[in-house]
Amino acid sequence: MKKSLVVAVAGATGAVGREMLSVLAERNFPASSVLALASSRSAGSRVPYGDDELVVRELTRESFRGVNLALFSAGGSTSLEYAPYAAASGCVVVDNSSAWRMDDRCPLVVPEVNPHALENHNGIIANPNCSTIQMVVALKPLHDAAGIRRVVVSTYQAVSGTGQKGIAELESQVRQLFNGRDPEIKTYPHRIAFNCLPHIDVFLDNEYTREEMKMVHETTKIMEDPGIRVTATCVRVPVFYGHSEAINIETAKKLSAREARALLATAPGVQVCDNPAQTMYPMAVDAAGEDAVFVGRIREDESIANGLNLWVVADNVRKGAALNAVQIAEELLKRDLLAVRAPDMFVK
Ligand code: 25A
Ligand code: L14
Repeated sequence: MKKSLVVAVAGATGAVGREMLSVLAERNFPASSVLALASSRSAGSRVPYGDDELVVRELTRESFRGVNLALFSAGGSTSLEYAPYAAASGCVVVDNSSAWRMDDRCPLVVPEVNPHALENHNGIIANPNCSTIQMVVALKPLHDAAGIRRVVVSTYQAVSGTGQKGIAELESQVRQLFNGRDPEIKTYPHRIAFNCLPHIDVFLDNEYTREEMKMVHETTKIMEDPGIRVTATCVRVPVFYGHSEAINIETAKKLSAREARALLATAPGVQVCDNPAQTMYPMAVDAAGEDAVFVGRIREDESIANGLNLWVVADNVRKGAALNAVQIAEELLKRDLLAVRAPDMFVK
């Protein structure tokens, strides 16, 4: 097993890229050197890495020579263009965009749920959508125990999902409204300050949004069970960090709320926070900056025979993106899988 690795972060100046650098440093990932890559716009600027700063370099096709591992979070089109060249240089890519997730050649991995899928990787590994990650971490132990047949989920998604520009939009609209000015609308189709938008990513022909359909398709791929039916409504809310989800599940076998609570209490990556009498339940403001997926409001759905309702909250930039990507990298190291078997597979 290689003990010191050359690691690159592509999109290092973004909300997720910065968090990737901070998670790598925090967890003492065994990197002998780290490269911060972004567009030409940011080349020459600096980003923090632990107690150090890295000078940002422009991402090019040649950036990955001698690099062992690359974490990408620079948007789908950047991943489509550059990840194949990274893999061709023998660099294993963990990609946070939607570009490769449903590609049969690419494992789609949440380490608490399907780490074994990494065994068959071909150089590009996909990190799932933030809303999907936190949902499957909570659903996996329940599925193993009782067989989930159907999931109905509604999300309450933070603006940091859209990166720096989403955070800036909420901040500036709140300031403008408090100063009696009309809020300027730049990033979302409508005002987000003091509002909720049932619209994340683009609308598709079936009248769902792409974000909603990611939750449907990615859940099936990660859980490796096409028998789980999923339907989603994804909503943007004026919260900076932390996605919340109301999840209703129907199972093959009956599971009481007490049994579900016990299963979740020992599940990896989960923290149960469920004491309504003490007004304790998961909240975005508490999940921000944390690693766990918080689960609470666990109760039986009294309208059907085998149903449960859950409230699931996690930091979308950490577990939903940067942390999950670094955990995938740690799992690759542990399994001695940091090598590319067919380097030219993705180059057209
Ligand atoms: O395609 P997807 O998968 O849907 O992803 C789309 C976007 O979603 C975010 C991520 O934004 C991504 O760009 N994202 C994806 N998955 C996410 C997840 N799970 C997620 N967000 C949360 N959770 P981001 O803000 O996090 O990161 C953007 C980074 O991408 C870099 N980048 C963009 N194009 C690139 C590129 N890097 C290399 N080559 C390219 N072609 C981008 O770097 C950023 O690091 P940058 O250098 O382009 O921008 C750095 C700063 O420049 C400012 N800026 C932005 N646009 C402009 C600008 N300045 C002047 N003019 C502009 N037009 C910003 O302030 C930015 O911080
Ligand atoms: O597919 O704007 O991972 O909240 C996740 C964040 C798409 C956009 C993805 C957002 C992105 C989404």
